[in-house]
Amino acid sequence: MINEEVFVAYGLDSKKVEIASLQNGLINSTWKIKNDDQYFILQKINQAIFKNPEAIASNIRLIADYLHSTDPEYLFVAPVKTRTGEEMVKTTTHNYFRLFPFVENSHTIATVEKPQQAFEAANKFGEFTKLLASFPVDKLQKTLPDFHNLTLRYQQFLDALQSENKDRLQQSTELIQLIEANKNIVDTYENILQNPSFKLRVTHHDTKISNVLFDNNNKGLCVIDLDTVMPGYFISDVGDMMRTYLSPVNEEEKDFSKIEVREDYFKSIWDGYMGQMNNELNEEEKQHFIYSGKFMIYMQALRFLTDHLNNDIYYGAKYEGQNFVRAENQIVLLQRLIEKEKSLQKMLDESAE
Ligand code: GN1
Ligand code: MG
Repeated sequence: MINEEVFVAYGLDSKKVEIASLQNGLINSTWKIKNDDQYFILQKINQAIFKNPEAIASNIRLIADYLHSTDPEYLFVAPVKTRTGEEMVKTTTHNYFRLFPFVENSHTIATVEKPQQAFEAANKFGEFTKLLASFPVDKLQKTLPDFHNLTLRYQQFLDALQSENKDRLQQSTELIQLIEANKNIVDTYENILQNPSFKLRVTHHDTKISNVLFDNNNKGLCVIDLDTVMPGYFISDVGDMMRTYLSPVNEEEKDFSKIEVREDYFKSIWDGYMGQMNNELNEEEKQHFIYSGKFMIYMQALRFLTDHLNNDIYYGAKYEGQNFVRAENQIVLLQRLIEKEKSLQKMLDESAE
């Protein structure tokens, strides 16, 4: 999987290094590399999805330079340069690889098991956007155009209803109805686009817990995986935290009775994020805090079902119907959140008093 020329480009000896594959997400391939006593993270960019890897490199460079001058203390994990000073290696087979230093005494976690972890992560993602509040956001390239464009995701779902796979369509009837019944989530998104109170900010767009580095005392150190950093709305980052931290089980869980919205974790996301962003977000944005979760969970349900109807061309599937299960799971999570919407809002209103 890793071409020899990648090691050569970084001055590493492929015969000496130890390589361990890391499972980190559905899109890119990641490895931990040991060279003498030094550890690195190597990543291959999935170009079926990221069509313009240079855009990723450009964004990371701009942000690194900016933070280096405004907040030199901030831990920013920039890619290791190749021997010729490049931020990525393009192989003769047209694959792009990047190497990152492994941050000493840091670790990632796979599942949120304590509210404090949700707090730390939300605080780190909030800090990232806050530190870049004066960064000229329009200088960032869109590494994945329309990534969180819910109108487009809904349209792609409607297009998938024309799928040739009649069996899958037939079997999805109930789920399709549930999705259509929650179309108001798309309408709210479209109102947000028209609302001048909503500001485009430097947004991470992939705020799952494994994208935060923790130190040995379980304090958040920094955020990583900046491939989807682009201009965006805060609802993307807060919403994906809700999608991935609120429930004790993730999108792969088949026993939907285990899906739950944990109120104390919700409060921790609010406290952690607002601890950084309270003076950045305006009242109108804050009023859409809970909506964020609905927005991201609904979008993920749409994306999984769309992919199922399109024969798993985007996410792939390890077993028949995996994306269908994921979509159902996300719809159940959406229902659990909607059930609690009023009590969660009350909690926020009371904490603001
Ligand atoms: C993908 O690869 P990973 O897990 O970081 C996807 C996200 C989805 C997520 C669902 C570029 O992220 O948008 O929320 O799967 N990333 C891309 O697990 O499509
Ligand atoms: Mg990612």
